[in-house]
Amino acid sequence: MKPMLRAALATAAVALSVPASAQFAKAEDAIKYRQSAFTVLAQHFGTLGAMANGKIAHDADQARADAEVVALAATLPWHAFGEGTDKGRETGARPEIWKEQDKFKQRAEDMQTAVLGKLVPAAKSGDLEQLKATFGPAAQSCKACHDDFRRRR
Ligand code: ASC
Repeated sequence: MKPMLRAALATAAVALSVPASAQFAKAEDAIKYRQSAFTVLAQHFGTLGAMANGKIAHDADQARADAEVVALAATLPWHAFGEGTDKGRETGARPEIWKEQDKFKQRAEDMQTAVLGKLVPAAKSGDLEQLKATFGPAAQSCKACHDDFRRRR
């Protein structure tokens, strides 16, 4: 392999393995970013849920595609909860996020364990029974965080 190509591939591999981290010019940008990430996550998570719950037909290719998006989106919101992004306009985020950081981080990790560790591989397997078995715990991990940290609207 040509050295230049090898270097380019190595850079690409690093870029994919390091968690995304955007620099936000202002708090509103971070808030919009994390809300958008959750919107994308919920949309594709919802499709997997509809398949798991028999509301729509199971389609293995669609489930795989949704799982790819879920796998990325589930990693995105967290770095957009930085200092100062609790202020300003009303958002869905409760102030407890910044007061109970360890607990919030734990909830985020629990979600990623259930989603990245279990649901995503199950959805990619093409086996509906695996999808059914892992969707409930994943949804529960969403709810656990919402109960403590999302503003009721
Ligand atoms: C979804 C969605 C959520 C979670 C939550 C699970 O599909 O949009 O926020 O699941 O309802 O309890």
